[in-house]
Amino acid sequence: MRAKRWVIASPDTERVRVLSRETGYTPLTAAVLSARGIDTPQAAADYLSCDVRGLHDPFGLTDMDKAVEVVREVIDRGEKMVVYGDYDVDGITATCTLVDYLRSKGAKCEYYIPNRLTDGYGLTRPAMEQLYEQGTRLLITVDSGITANEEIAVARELGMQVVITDHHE
Ligand SMILES: [Mn+2]
Repeated sequence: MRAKRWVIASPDTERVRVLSRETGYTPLTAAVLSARGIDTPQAAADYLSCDVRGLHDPFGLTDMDKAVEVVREVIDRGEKMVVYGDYDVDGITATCTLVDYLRSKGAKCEYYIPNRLTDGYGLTRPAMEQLYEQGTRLLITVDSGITANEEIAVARELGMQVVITDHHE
């Protein structure tokens, strides 16, 4: 196996020093922020804030209006939906966030986290079949699905609608 090597961007030490001094963040925190191009006290405060107003407009996601309509219809019909997550930190966080929200809106909503060892990553045909048999009529992916054309075709043939949200390209 070919070894891979992490390449850590080296931040501008002077900027890090100034950012650390102006914000009170540790030099390490300031270095991480600076390496991400966040190197003013205001930008750092905005980035680290939990204020929902700092988030992007969700309608910037392609076809969000169509997705909202599909989700609303499934809730209105009382049908079961499943949030299809991922086993890593962003996948689990996204799953919890969306399941909590959809349940708060009255959705019959379960979740599915693929098993890294037995399922592997992303959507799989056996999972599509299992979820359909368990009554799922809408699948909402978080953190995967953007390239899963074949599996999505399987899901649709079975009779499930699929909404993809994914931060990969
Ligand atoms: Mn992930």
